[in-house]
Amino acid sequence: METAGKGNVLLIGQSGVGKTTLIRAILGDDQIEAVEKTDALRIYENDRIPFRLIDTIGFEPKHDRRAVAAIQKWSRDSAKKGRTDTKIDLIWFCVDGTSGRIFEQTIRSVLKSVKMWKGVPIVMVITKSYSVPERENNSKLIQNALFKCKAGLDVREILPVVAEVYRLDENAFAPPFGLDRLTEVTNALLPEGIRAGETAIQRQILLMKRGMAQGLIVSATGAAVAVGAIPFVNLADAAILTPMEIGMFNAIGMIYGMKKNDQLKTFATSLASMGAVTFAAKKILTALSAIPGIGAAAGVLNAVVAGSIVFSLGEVAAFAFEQIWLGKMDMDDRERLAALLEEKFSSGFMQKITEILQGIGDQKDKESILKTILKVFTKKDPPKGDVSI
Ligand SMILES: Nc1nc2c(ncn2[C@@H]2O[C@H](COP(=O)(O)OP(=O)(O)OP(=O)(O)O)[C@@H](O)[C@H]2O)c(=O)[nH]1
Ligand SMILES: [Mg+2]
Repeated sequence: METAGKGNVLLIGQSGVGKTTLIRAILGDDQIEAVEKTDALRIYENDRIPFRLIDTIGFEPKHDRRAVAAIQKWSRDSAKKGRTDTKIDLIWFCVDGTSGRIFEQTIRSVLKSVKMWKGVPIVMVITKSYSVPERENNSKLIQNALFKCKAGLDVREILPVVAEVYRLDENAFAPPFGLDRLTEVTNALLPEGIRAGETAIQRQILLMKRGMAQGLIVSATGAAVAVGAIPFVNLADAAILTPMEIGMFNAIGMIYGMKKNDQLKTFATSLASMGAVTFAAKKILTALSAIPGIGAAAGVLNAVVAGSIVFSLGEVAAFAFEQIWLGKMDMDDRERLAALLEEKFSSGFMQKITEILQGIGDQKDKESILKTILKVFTKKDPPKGDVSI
């Protein structure tokens, strides 16, 4: 449903650059079904953000006209219904950050299509900016490319982003990045009457960070399930999950604005070692073996335990980092951290593992194990309360 009084942000860019993924990250999962190749104009919004996001089919050379025509049609149809707020207020011109040297070519290919929105302010969004060292360089390359194309576009900002966690390997994650800045910049570029207040934007950013942290936890849990499922992996060896946990903590910390420095490293390491004490896999496996009726194959058992540990530690980390970000907790407050871990562990952790093992049934592949873990852990935990800033 479209409501009046919102700004209109049009996303353009070649097919596959990540427009729909970006919208999903900004608005939250619930708004958008599985991302697939967008085949028609779609308009997304939620009640927290003062702008609509207009998703188009990718601007491939042969579809350019189709994309533009669809947007024009939306404008006309809305006007017929008496809507007056169909003016495009801002364009997110999306360019794939992994395409490196061909920025100029990419920009040229889309340029023709944006002619009709000449004068509309533009934010150049460099998607898939996983590589930290390349971010700055890519921004410069885009600047040069724009200059060379004599684009004459009203570019207000060039922002590298990562919309969704990118798993480099099982222990390293490129966390989402730049979405808060993109939200703030966009809000600031909207007409004055539409703009949201600072508190509303900060609230939206907090919800977005929660979503990002959740995505990261799911990704790390998937990695843990995969490690646990490897035959002969000795999960009772306390150190086996540690590098992955530390990688996850670092990435969640970065979502909450932490710099990758010694303080974050110390925090991540000590959380992992505190976790290893509270969540000792060995203890869990021994306890499980004492429960009658738990006769799962070792691989499945290991995968479930590894996934559950990493998932729960991720939740503790996300909560702690959020509290730190909100100024409600100190980074070196070990006592509070220990209490959070204890709470996670005691609130029916073993029961949940048992439930997962029973819920898995015949589907014993890694995907199904992950799904069952997520289902059991997310259905009963009460929502984390309202957002207060
Ligand atoms: N991990 C990760 N994957 C991404 C990111 N952005 C895009 N992708 C992946 O890139 C692919 C294409 O993304 P889409 O969002 O469908 O791209 P699009 O621009 O909407 O493409 P069209 O609808 O064809 O125009 C998908 O497989 C996404 O998962 C990101 O920030 N992180
Ligand atoms: Mg799309």
